[in-house]
Amino acid sequence: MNSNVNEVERIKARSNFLRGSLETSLSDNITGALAPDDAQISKFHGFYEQDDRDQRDERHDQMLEPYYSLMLRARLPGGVCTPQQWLRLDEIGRTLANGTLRLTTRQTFQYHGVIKQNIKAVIQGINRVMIDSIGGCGDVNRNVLCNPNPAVSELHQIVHGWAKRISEHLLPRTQAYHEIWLDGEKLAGGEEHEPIYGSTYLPRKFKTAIAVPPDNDVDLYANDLGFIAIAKAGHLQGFNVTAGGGMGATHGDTTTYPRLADELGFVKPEQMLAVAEAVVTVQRDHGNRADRRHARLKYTIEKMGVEQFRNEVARRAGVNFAPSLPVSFTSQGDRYGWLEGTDGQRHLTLYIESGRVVDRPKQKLMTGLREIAGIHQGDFRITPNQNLIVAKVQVQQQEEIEAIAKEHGLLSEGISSIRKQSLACVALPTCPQAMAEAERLLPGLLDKVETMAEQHGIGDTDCVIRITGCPNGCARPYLAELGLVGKGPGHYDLYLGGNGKGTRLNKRYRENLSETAVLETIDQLFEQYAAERKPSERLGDFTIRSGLVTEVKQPARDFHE
Ligand code: SRM
Ligand code: SF4
Repeated sequence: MNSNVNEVERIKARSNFLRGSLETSLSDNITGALAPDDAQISKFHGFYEQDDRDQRDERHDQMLEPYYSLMLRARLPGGVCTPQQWLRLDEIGRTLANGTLRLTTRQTFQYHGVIKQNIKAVIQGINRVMIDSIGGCGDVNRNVLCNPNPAVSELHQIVHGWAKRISEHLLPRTQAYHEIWLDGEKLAGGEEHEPIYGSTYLPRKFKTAIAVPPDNDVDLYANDLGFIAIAKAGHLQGFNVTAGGGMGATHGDTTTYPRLADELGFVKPEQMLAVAEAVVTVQRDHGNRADRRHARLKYTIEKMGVEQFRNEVARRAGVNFAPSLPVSFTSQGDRYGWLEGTDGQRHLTLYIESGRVVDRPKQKLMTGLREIAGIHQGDFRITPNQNLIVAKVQVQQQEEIEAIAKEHGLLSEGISSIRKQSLACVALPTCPQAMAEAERLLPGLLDKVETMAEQHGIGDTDCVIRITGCPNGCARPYLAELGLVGKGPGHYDLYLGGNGKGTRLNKRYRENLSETAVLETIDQLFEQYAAERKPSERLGDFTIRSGLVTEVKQPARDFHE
């Protein structure tokens, strides 16, 4: 192996196609942790080692090891699951995890607080309802996003089918998952072959999304690989392909930056899998394996240049890209409440704050969804914005489902537009990367932001606010009109300038603000916006027109300027 590769590359190479010593790590009852190599390899099986950061200092003082547990993330292409699957997921969450289900910004769910001894039962439990966690995390293609738009029902079904096909096509072929978790037959060493990935998989995580314009709820341009569905009279003609998007950056390192994907061109549906595979293999062969901070496809494309990248993908896929067809996106969030699809079926989008499905004293979200799943005959769709759609509701069940949703605080009635469009990543106490609060900060922060908006007469403003506990960008904060990115405990950088459609990056406006200073700054901003905005001008557009921030056109050059 090339000596100039990082440690994770070495771990992958010696893992024997993702087996590592996971079985030994799991049976070691002396510690709640995994062996260091296995803590990397476990990600490809869908789980991360974490420790409860609320307890970290106290346990350290008591000379106890950190309170380790595992977070498991499932693979659920397009976020679709049946009521029967939901009931099982709910049961596992209550019995083998921390009593919650966490809907994610990539249309799947996570379990937090799973102790090592229970991880096999969790994986076997979801497997019983045909869900797995292969590639939930790790340096492979992750959960494939797909617009869950219930309004165009037939097209959704077709596009969702493609999301599942891409997900399957780009799955690792190793039998390690089946052997370790599902007690499958053990293969002898040397029998494995990874035709797409090779034995060291990709240099970094890889993300794919499919959007159906005019909705950009998947935030397509934040993905390594994107497909924009082009339809005529409800019939799919093909896809505009995009590549090289990503959010993650590192504080203080201007060689890292969020980036929007480039357009590669138009392809027919039957060319999609070949193109997806070619993009993956170009990244496999050209991605940076020395430095993980520069290993995402966005940096590979910056290095190769878009033209050379496009030509190489076309060559490997055996396709000629036609020019991209014109598309326009009008929004990046979800549409709440009831919608009737083109097939006459009803769909109810529920607002789930930060995607946390939990029973609280006044809001029994988990119980409510369990009751809905108990009678619902259609399906559930997790949205890319951490919400949930009760889809394909039979007309005769509409009232009953609405009544359960209402009783359990699942309806979005009376919730401000600001809150409905907000996102927060998990952050503390489980995320090891968190520098500041996000999910736990969001509700209280929004109470104050809503009050300020009311005071300035812009209470009904439509504004995308997103918060993350660090610059990795899990709630896609650099596509928000107002983004807060954790800098240190109680401190945030404030970004302005997204356009509410997910097609423009924002830019840092203020650095390292305390929570009080964040609120003061937002107050001043709202005051100015209320006084000077043009009719129907969005906050993000206003911040650029008024010169508060300049537009980011080439992030490599001007994101940190
Ligand atoms: Fe993320 C790492 C949570 C979507 C960029 N992300 C993490 C970890 C696993 C922390 C870690 O490295 O140990 C977080 C676990 C927290 C916890 O306790 O649960 C975590 N990411 C999440 C979720 C759960 C956020 C949420 O609140 O919903 C999302 C799960 C997605 C899923 O179901 O697959 C999540 N992460 C994203 C997104 C958004 C997206 O994909 O649309 C991004 C930005 C897009 C991108 O990838 O560029 C994102 N997560 C990252 C990064 C930065 C990657 C980079 O290129 O620099 C990291 C850190 C890393 O990879 O080293 C990270
Ligand atoms: Fe953790 Fe940072 Fe992702 Fe938030 S953005 S979940 S703090 S890695």
